Amino acid sequence: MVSERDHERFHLVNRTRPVWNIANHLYSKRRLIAVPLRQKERNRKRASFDFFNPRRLAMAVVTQLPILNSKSDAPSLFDGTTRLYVAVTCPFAQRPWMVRNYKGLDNSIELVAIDLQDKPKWYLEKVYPPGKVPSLEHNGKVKGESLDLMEYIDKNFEGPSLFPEGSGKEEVTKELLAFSDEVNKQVFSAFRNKDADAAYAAEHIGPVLDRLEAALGKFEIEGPFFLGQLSAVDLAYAPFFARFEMLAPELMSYDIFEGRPKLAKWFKEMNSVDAYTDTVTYDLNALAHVLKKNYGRL
Ligand SMILES: N[C@@H](CCC(=O)N[C@@H](CS)C(=O)NCC(=O)O)C(=O)O
Repeated sequence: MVSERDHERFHLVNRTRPVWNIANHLYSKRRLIAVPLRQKERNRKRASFDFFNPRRLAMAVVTQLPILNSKSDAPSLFDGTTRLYVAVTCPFAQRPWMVRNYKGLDNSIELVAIDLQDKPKWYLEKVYPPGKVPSLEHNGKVKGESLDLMEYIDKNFEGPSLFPEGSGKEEVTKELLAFSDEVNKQVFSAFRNKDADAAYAAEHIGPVLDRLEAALGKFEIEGPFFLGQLSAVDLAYAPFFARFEMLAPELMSYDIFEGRPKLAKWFKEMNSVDAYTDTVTYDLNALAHVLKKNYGRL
């Protein structure tokens, strides 16, 4: 866990690879790379950061992305800029965010991070009344739902496609994207169950994980991803597996990868996909704390 002192002194940025050009100031703890703050920024951070609130910790260990809350002004909405509204702790929001990254759309789609615990009023009133993230403001309209947005961004913006065609891949994509909701439902409901142990996990989440293990065999000859090469399917599952991998051993003494070598290999590969790792902008330890609290498991 990051100490109070670290927060005062650094911007902490979760990265999978070292940032060599700041090697003079490199401070590495697990996967955190810290960049020294200038005194002015240090004062501002000290003033705004509540060190002892775990939720704030997860939000603050982040990212150079400003996180907009109820006190923040709205961007100049519907001015022709395309905006993807996300929350840095939200796995659903990571889905279209990764498509944006993969297609090289950093300059075409602006990221706007929202504080879900202290939402700006304008987000609900003017942008997306359901109040959820992700949402996409594009061409004067706002659309939601992470899986729909992955496809929308893929089809309506330039850059390589993540929805491969041919060899029956369209059907497999559809089936596996729809199945992701089922997997998430099973695993998260097991996490909420205080009595869930390894035997419970094997019975209740084992079958959905086994189905994914089998799915990874289908295009194995072409590569380690669900459709052989990297696709929207991998991106749809990866942020959730980061949470499963972290919490299943702790909450249920269950290793989701044991006896599932293809799934283990797949997730290892995912951790070297920049489009994915660049959306992992929080400290996972802090996130685990927040999630356990949400599941009533602290
Ligand atoms: N089905 C939606 C789910 C999105 C969702 O549940 N997002 C959560 C954050 S991870 C949210 O915005 N919750 C509303 C809130 O916290 O107020 C999707 O796939 O986009």
